[in-house]
Amino acid sequence: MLKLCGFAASNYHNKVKFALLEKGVPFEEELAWVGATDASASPLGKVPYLKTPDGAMCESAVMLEYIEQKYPQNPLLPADPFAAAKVRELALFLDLHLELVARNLYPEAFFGGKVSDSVKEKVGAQLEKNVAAFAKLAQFSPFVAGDTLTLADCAAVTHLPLVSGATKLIYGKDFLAELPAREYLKMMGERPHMQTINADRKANMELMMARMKAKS
Ligand SMILES: N[C@@H](CCC(=O)N[C@@H](CS)C(=O)NCC(=O)O)C(=O)O
Repeated sequence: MLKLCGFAASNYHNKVKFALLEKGVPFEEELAWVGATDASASPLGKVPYLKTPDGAMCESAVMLEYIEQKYPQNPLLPADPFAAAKVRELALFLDLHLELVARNLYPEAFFGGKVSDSVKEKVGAQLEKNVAAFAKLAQFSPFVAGDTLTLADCAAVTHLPLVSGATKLIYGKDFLAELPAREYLKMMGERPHMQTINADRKANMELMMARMKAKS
């Protein structure tokens, strides 16, 4: 049985969890907080990591590819190589050019920390450019890569709320406001598996905040 290790408040954890749930792949979750991860499975100490009967792996994008190849049911990638590449392009874009950039804002946006003005300025300019580029690739018709649920949705549904939330809190402006992101997230939020993920996320977030408070 696959074991998804991490915590349910993590967007990367949920990206993989959503794929497993939508594909109907049986798995267990193992709670692993940052700072208490298995170094042999995740050398950078990041979550999630996935334990499989053949060994463990880190990096959520790699997990999605592994899961797709190992469990072809309810595919999240088109069979056509070019169409599949376009899905991967969007998923990678979401990870690298939106989430990873917006992540610089999280300490202040979500965790009561401080981000310097120079970082805010640099991240703001980068995000503006990257969101405009993402808008050219994303379809939202109704799924992010077209008319079918794909791997790109696993990234979009978990990352976009953070990009929206962080930019709203830091710049007073939702950088995704000109995209149909709200409607998309509302539609995705109606999926039963997304409701499970959101309920688990909220419960785990409370636990995480309580842990942070106890530590400080
Ligand atoms: N590229 C990684 C990113 C994972 C990631 O950044 N996870 C966060 C939690 S949402 C984490 O573990 N942060 C702790 C750290 O970077 O030390 C992936 O796709 O799995």
